[in-house]
Amino acid sequence: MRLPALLFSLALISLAPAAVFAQAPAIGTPSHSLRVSGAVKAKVELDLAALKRLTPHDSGPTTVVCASGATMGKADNYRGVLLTDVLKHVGLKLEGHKDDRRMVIVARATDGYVVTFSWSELFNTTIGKEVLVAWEKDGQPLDAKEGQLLLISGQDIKTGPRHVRWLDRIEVVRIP
Ligand SMILES: Nc1nc2c(c(=O)[nH]1)N[C@H]1C(S)=C(S)[C@@H](COP(=O)(O)O)O[C@H]1N2
Ligand SMILES: [Mo]
Repeated sequence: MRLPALLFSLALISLAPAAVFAQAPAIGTPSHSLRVSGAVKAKVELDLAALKRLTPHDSGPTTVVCASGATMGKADNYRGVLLTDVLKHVGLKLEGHKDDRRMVIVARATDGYVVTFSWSELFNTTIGKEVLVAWEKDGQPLDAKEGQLLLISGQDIKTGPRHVRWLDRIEVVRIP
């Protein structure tokens, strides 16, 4: 191998690990249902029809603001159901009357994105009044990029982080 070719090969080899670790943003597969599991009375999978049987809520104009402070797009109205209504519908498995406040509610998306809420935050602060599992934005079904099903927490200072595209799972974790 001639020297320039050798140097070129070495350069490529040294760049390879960077290419492996520079993760391309994960793309989720569209979510068509919400599986609820963990400390619940019974595991359930709620499809869109089942979610739509719960009381619908509109977010009102809500802007997605990234943790960096950047505003993503315009203010949109999301339609869905309250996460608290989903949890009431499924029923939490409580072992004692002080058990509810031990619970952490984990929301997961098909691309591996995860966010958390506490039971207290959802049921004992006003934040819970604006946490929606949504299937519609400005009267239109969510597209595949938005996940078809998403979660949004309208009262967050930065709404981006807990705006969960491709939402497909809620897990109730009882902290021992
Ligand atoms: N499933 C999933 N949801 C996600 C993310 C992600 O990587 N995966 N990124 C979050 C971040 S960092 C921001 S700022 C917003 C951006 O939302 P938008 O791209 O739909 O405007 O989505 C959030 N929701
Ligand atoms: Mo973000």
